[in-house]
Amino acid sequence: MPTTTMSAETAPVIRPDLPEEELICGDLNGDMRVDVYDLILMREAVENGGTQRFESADLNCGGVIDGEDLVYHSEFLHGKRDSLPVL
Ligand SMILES: [Ca+2]
Repeated sequence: MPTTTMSAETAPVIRPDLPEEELICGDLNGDMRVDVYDLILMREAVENGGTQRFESADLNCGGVIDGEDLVYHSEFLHGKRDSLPVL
């Protein structure tokens, strides 16, 4: 049975595409969960006008992070909404 050996010449190194950082809507601290800690960061984002995880914080996809997103986040945590984002 012939054996195949791979050398540096026959085995091209293919750089895998780096996986995009997984974003969870409402997960502002990046721990893959949506909880009260994210709500705290959401409040800070609204007050300070921004966050590092804009896509996760813009819950209604309105292009801004404002009080509406904060309300949606709170409603989600309190079970008044089944899912995020709010479209
Ligand atoms: Ca989180």
